[in-house]
Amino acid sequence: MGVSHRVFDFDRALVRRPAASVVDGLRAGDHAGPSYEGVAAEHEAYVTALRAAGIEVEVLAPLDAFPDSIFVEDPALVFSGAAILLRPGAASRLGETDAIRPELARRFARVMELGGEGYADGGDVLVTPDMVFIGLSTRTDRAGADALSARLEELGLRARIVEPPAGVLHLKTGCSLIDEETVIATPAMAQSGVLDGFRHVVTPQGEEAAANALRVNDLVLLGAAFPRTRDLVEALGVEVVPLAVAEIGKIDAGLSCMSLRWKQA
Ligand code: CIR
Repeated sequence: MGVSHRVFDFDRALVRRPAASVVDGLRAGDHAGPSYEGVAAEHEAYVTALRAAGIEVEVLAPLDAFPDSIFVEDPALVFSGAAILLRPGAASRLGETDAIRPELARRFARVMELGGEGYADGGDVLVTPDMVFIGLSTRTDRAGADALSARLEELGLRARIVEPPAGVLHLKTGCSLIDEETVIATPAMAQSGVLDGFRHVVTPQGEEAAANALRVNDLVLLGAAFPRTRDLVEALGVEVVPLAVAEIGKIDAGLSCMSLRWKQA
């Protein structure tokens, strides 16, 4: 599968409207969950930003049985012409794969299953120009990562399984691609060496949550509460679109989680 465009060039995206149950979304701490209205407002602003970036966004119906189903990035991984169905590692999320399967079958010529017994979340997958990084986590185990590597190889893509530092939910909780040579990363992720070879923009103290950013076409979507990180990214000559993430942040999510993105044309 040849990729002739930049890995962050997209013209299509799939999102899922939050359900009322999103207030019960998974979270590592014992803090209060988000409000439905707050999540819905952040989601709407996100969709508006994707559309403004030139992406045709399709919005799927909410799924009340799956509080975290707004985070469509986790049950699948998509490329031009091909999708891989994953197996989310949280028990309450495993059924999200069946829910998204028919949607992907309608939109992709080829839909592959992960296969095997393992688990893998899309939040643990960082696609870069030459390599797809798969992070081991509490959601993505070795069997799932191996199965995903095999599927990626079938698509002609190289995969590398990495061990991110402890304490992050997903690989991309701690790092994101900013341009073809640059990642934004938390200090722990930068020091781990996982992405050695990339130029690193390191999140300033107190702005670690900014590391889950999203490059789409010529823009970087970045949490609005991270002005010092914004300055660092803009210094690279990349335009930043700040978006509120305070509510989705209460259920451990950031800006990559809420869409599946691909290049169709
Ligand atoms: C979860 O714990 O699964 C959700 N509350 C957050 C998922 C965030 N997804 C992502 O980073 N790709």
